[in-house]
Amino acid sequence: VSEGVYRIYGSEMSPYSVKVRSYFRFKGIPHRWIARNSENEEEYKSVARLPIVPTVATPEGEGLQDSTPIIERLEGLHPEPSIHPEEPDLAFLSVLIEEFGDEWGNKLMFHHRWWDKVDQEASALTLARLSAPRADHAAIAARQKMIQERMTGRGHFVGSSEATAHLITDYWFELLDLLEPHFATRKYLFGGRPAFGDFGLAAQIYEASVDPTCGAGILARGPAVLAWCHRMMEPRNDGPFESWESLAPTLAPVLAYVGRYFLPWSQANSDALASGQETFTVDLAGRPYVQPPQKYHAKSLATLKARYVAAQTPRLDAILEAAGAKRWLAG
Ligand SMILES: N[C@@H](CCC(=O)N[C@@H](CS)C(=O)NCC(=O)O)C(=O)O
Repeated sequence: VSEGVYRIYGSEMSPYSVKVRSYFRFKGIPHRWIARNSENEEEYKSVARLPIVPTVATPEGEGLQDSTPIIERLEGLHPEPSIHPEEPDLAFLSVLIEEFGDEWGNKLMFHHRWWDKVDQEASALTLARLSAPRADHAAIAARQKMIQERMTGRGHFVGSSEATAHLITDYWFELLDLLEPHFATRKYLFGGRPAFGDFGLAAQIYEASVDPTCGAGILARGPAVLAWCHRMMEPRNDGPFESWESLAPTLAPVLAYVGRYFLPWSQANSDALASGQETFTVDLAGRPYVQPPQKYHAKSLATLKARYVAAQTPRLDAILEAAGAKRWLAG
């Protein structure tokens, strides 16, 4: 089955899958996208260590999982055009936004996808059809019901609950409102071509945009953000990265959002895990936010802090300080 190219086992409904696919497309790395479904169970299982998508099989047949290390590994093999801005300070900010997209962006998307009935039903139906492309109407309906039940029970993994629903919706609109002016004058987060941060964040926002509720909201409120996240499905090298000076007017407010919500939430999550709490409450911009801790995330926060230490410069510190982000990374 190898055909000498990478195979990406993924799903159109999986943000991490479309993130990795965008990267392959941007780099022009020969690959085959294999919509993961009941018909490719065996070949998928032969390379997937964990039952997740995306799973990438190398031309040699090695299985790779976890979108961030997959992209990092391929970037080592296909360094040009780099997804890391030449200015090291910007390269760190891009890494920060990649992590923010994967974790916080996913919370915004996943909550809305499985909260309102209209979103649950639409998403479950799409997933049912994707997973069983040849099934008849009755089988799809049964699958849809099963998926809807399973997925609506998983919202708590990302902190989705009655107590947080209105907060998460506010966080979503606030982010759109900050990103919209940034993309009014540029194609990608850092300028003329996609950076690491674009891949992480755009994938989550793209997935939100295909769901009824978030799709309607983004169309009305963030047309430039909508264009960007769709552009990111086929990203191109349309020019150089910009300088911090030209990015700052609209990027600094986005970083301040990261410092206001994502980083204090990350620290509280990681503290709660370390002390074995079943739920934690954290003050985010003056409002209490409560959820059970997320396991995976504590490890990636530690990685981010280590990267910050390695990247530290006076200018980066000034940027992060102004964003309210430094204390969380240095702590
Ligand atoms: N950290 C992983 C996350 C991958 C992930 O969570 N994939 C989800 C879909 S987006 C999955 O396969 N979940 C298992 C399931 O739905 O059964 C990555 O970045 O690739």
